[in-house]
Amino acid sequence: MKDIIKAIEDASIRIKDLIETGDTGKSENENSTGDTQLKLDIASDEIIEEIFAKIPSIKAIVSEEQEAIVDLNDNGEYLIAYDPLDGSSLVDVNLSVGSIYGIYKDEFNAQNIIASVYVVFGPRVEMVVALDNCVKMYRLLAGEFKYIQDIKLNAKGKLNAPGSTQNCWAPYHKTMIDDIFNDGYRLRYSGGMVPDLHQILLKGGGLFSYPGTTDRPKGKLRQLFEVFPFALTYEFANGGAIDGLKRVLEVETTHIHDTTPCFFGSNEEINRVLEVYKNNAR
Ligand code: AHM
Ligand code: MG
Repeated sequence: MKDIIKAIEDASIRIKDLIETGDTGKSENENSTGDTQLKLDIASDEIIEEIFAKIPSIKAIVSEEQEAIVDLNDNGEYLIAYDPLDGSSLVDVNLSVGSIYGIYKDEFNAQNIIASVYVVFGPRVEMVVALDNCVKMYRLLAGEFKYIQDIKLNAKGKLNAPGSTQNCWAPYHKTMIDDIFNDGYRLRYSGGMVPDLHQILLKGGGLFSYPGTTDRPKGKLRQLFEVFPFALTYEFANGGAIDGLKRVLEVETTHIHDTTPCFFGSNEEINRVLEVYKNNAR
């Protein structure tokens, strides 16, 4: 596992440079979800693949930017699903973006995720590793990632990050979000799940939601590359991650690019969502 974390550190140093100097324009390609890929998406994906290809403990990898699983080493122990540059369309407006890595064993599914790593590229570069029930944050300082702190959520927070297209929300979802604001929560939503979820983790708690909507009944965020890695992080940080009715780490994956509705937060907010969804969702 150490070699994988080191590989992610090395890739992140190169991706930081790419974000600072690379072309933010569109490529001519689409990814499997039908999004037009930016040149930055493709270049960061290539950096990660090139670095992972040299690590013998990695059996296979799959990227949000690629159609299929890439086999690396038959005798490798780990499978890695990654989103090389989540929120890449925010680079041209100079907002924070991130990379997300889910580390799995045996098969790419929720039951088999054993560790996750995300890296936030903002005014500072920070890496958060969820492993062995702990969540540890590191910061890039003078070319090296240094340990800064462990992260634990409070039972209840103050931030609300409501994602997706509001005029496609179910009425009960809208009422729930309104009620949360009426209880004094403050809006924090940048459109990049990495900085948005990082903020909730570091400020002690709150709720991030990306529900199923009339335009996207299964939500937008991808299970293997985005939702499961953050679910592990939130659970290890004493919070929760649900699809509305159950833990997202109990959601079944039938295809590597499957999406799922998702809610991440501290326990009080997660219980609040469960209560609303249990009484309303079908
Ligand atoms: P991407 O993988 O194409 O960058 O999309 C994922 C991003 C997340 O970072 C963010 O939470 C979400 O899309 C925002 O979507 P929306 O604008 O629909 O709220
Ligand atoms: Mg993404």
